Amino acid sequence: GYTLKDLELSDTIIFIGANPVVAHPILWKRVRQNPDKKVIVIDPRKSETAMNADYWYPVKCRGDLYLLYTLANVLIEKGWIDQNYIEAHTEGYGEFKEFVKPFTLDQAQETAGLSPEQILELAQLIHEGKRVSFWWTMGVNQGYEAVRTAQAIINLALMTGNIGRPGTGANSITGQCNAMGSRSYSNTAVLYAGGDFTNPARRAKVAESLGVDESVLAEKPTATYNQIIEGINEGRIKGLWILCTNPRHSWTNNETFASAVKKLELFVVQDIYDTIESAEECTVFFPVVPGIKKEGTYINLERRLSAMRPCLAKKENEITDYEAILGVGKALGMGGLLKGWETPKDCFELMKKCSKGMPGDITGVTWEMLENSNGVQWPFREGEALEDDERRLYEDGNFFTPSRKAQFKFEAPMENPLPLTEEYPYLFNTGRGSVGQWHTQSRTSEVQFIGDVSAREAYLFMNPGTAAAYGLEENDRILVHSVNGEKAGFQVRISDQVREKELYAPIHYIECNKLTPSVYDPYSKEPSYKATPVWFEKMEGGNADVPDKN
Ligand SMILES: Nc1nc2c(c(=O)[nH]1)N[C@H]1C(S)=C(S)[C@@H](COP(=O)(O)OP(=O)(O)OC[C@H]3O[C@@H](n4cnc5c(=O)[nH]c(N)nc54)[C@H](O)[C@@H]3O)O[C@H]1N2
Ligand SMILES: Nc1nc2c(c(=O)[nH]1)N[C@H]1C(S)=C(S)[C@@H](COP(=O)(O)OP(=O)(O)OC[C@H]3O[C@@H](n4cnc5c(=O)[nH]c(N)nc54)[C@H](O)[C@@H]3O)O[C@H]1N2
Ligand SMILES: [Mo]
Repeated sequence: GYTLKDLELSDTIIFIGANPVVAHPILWKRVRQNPDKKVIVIDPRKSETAMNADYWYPVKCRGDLYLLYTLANVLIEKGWIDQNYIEAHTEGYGEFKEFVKPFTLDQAQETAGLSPEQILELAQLIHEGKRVSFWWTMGVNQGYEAVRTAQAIINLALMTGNIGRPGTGANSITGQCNAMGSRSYSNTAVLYAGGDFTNPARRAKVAESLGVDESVLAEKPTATYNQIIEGINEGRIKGLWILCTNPRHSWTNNETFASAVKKLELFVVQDIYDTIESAEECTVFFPVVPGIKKEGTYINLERRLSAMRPCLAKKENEITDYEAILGVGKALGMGGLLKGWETPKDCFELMKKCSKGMPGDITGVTWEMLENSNGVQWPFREGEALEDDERRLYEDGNFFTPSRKAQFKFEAPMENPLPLTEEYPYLFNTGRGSVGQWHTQSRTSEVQFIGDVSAREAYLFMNPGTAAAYGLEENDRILVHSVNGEKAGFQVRISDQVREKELYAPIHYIECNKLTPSVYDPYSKEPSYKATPVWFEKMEGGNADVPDKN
């Protein structure tokens, strides 16, 4: 519910599993603009953000939930909570208080990898802060108990009254420029602007907004990403159409994607490059134009709706993503169902209607308002005046629940589905490698100065102690064997950014997700991308040559 300005207003900024120095440099600029703040980083790795922080807590990988429950318990025992806020605006605190009692300081070293002193210090920092903000990204979201961990962060903000005020909040940082837009419009396909598939009132409302019969709306949540890939591998799904994603590279355990697509009868890839790895096995490739030739809207991490305007004209035979999708709909004979969807602007009008009365109500936003503007944050309802360009949610202490009170959500930590073992004693962590490289590099590898400063080959970071134990030197090659049954070669970069027993591989090389497992959070179905048990051996051939620059 934040606005990015909160980074400038917070006196205690806590990043959990987030490395904004590399992944969100523009957001990090807001942190730097804040003259009076403490920056705290919770990350097993000494990330670039940890290097620039006032405090770094090297939590055990996947130990966050224990850490957060222990912190809650300490805050309660010390009386460092906001009883008034809890009583006025939350429910379930009594049960939560009982639940966290076993999470004592003396078990935390074992479960969270931090000493009692470290946890007390962190609790004190939270207590002393007047405007404490919690920010998390993929170090939290990409795990087997990601949802509970995110909720545990929210619990801390609620119990200390650090929510809805300037410079506070439990704030999720999303990655893509339209990550929030795609989540709300919609990853739960057809229930645009949110809602529950089993809620007849909501279904009727969406059907009415779209001018369609309710029977064309899905009746239950549509298949998740992992269910689609599993469905193909089990022969239940015969056709797949992907756009704006390169899963042969980026999807977890990516060999399972490679084997799945071979079983498809129809595999459509729609991208701006036909050279991406995912296009190798496609039956049809739809070439489309990039963002600079398109129009539309997107919603960014602070709920801001912005417009995209073409700055280059399309050539005669070029088409946009929108036209490709609409064209297929027409060819399929969807006829009257496509009425009102002719252009991105028409689509925007429909989405506005769907949003009416929902948390993300945008009925007051017009297409024209988004031109030459800073965009508009939701909610912005019909008839409202845009008085403040930087608004946050929950300032009135009301939440989007039936009682309008926030709920404490918690559950006993799960057993790690893939713990380190004697056979697989190293933990393979993954994430962003450099400011210049974007994911699968389909685009950024085209930019010459990024190419010039980027490694050509897959590499990983290894602690000097581990390297010494294996007799490894900088740029030596190792073969990494994953618990998922696959193996891949990496060059070694020796660095004390990673600890003993841990390795860190940038995601920009296809080898990375060859090794990640098919393990998901039970609620979000997000892959557990950051904690794969592996072992490795030195590769013959020794020191890698400095790669050719063509
Ligand atoms: N240059 C560049 N910027 C990007 C992107 C890019 O590809 N390149 N991608 C964008 C996208 S889509 C996204 S989603 C964001 C991602 O942004 P971030 O999530 O900030 O980036 P990551 O590097 O994936 O992971 C963040 C940190 O999580 C840590 N981590 C791993 N395991 C744990 C754990 O168990 N606990 C904790 N507390 N931390 C852990 C990692 O060590 C890492 O430092 O970046 C966006 N920005
Ligand atoms: N191990 C590990 N794996 C990860 C992660 C991790 O931290 N660790 N992070 C995960 C995260 S958070 C993310 S977001 C994913 C990202 O994974 P992907 O989304 O698969 O990666 P991108 O390289 O961004 O792929 C975007 C594709 O869209 C294409 N494209 C660009 N513009 C357009 C357009 O206008 N139209 C069309 N049709 N195509 C276009 C690009 O050419 C590219 O092929 O990776 C995930 N994978
Ligand atoms: Mo992402």
